[in-house]
Amino acid sequence: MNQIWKGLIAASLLINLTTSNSAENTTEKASEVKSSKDVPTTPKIAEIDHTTSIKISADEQKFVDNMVEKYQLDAQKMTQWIAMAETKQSIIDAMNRPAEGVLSWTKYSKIFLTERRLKEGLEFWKTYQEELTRAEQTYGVPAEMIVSIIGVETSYGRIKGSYRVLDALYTLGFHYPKRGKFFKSELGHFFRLSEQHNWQPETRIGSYAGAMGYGQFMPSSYISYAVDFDDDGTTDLINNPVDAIGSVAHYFKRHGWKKDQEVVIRARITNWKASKLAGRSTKTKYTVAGLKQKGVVTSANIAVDTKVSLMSFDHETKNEYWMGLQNFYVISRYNRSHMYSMAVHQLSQQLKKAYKPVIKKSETKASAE
Ligand SMILES: [Ca+2]
Repeated sequence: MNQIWKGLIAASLLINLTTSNSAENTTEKASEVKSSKDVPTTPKIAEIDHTTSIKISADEQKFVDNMVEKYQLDAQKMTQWIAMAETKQSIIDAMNRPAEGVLSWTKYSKIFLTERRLKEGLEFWKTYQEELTRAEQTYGVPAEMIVSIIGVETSYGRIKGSYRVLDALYTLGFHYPKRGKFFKSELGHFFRLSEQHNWQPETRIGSYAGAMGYGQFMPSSYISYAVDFDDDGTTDLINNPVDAIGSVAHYFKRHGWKKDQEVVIRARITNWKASKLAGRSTKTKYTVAGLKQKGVVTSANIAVDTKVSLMSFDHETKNEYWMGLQNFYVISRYNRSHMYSMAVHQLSQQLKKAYKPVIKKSETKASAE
């Protein structure tokens, strides 16, 4: 997703995986137990169905009025939805928890690049081979990249989050001042989606930051990039993997993915001063020639005027240096972390290497005729 907070969403899954490698279900149960201790900070009276008696705060009323003006949403419905939202301390705690920042690349990569994730990815690819090929043809984004994103985000739809999206966006919008503006805006988009799709918003489940479905789209991204890829009349990224496949590819294309181009290349530092140029930023602010002048070289066959970033990956005893191209930057539009982007890229390469396309009987027959 194109929000900073997307970084933290993967981080939440990261924590789940770190604390419970083999039993994600246990982790979810544990978080349910934790959530039950959460006490709403405002009395919730949604059970009372005559809406005139619902009281929301002045701040909440201002938000409702704003959404009515901006998107012509139904004020009464929004008031009811807000009254059903609960403030969860566990969501605020998750938001404040440092995650990606404290792990070395060695540790981080081990969480995502696992035998299981590779194996399940190959299965997912086989199952949706036709749709992935169609997405590749439509948007120019390779199948292995789409599979990898869905694998890193939700283990191919197996772990789509355990919080009510309504609680997540409400809590962060109204009780997390440093990001209130952003999450109020996401809550507004979530209400728009709920009206458009006839959702009961209180039943939607997602990450602690309110990201939903196979690809963990934030509501604003859902509105901007979701596509009805199986053409059944609804755009469902929560339960429909085909719509999710098309939408992830569409997201990448709209963020500037360049078909058939390199993603990232290994670099070597020949001058200690040059190591200071390397960091976490994925912005392509250098050229290959410019870096060479400063003592950063690559053995990859690449045009010297190619624009690249220069990143350092911490291997505990040594640093590894890489130049990221435009496509690496595009991956980082899904999640700003350079480690996230590298994990997605490397998983995609493992998938590509191991994948054997399924040849259908009908195709064999057709080609034999
Ligand atoms: Ca659909």
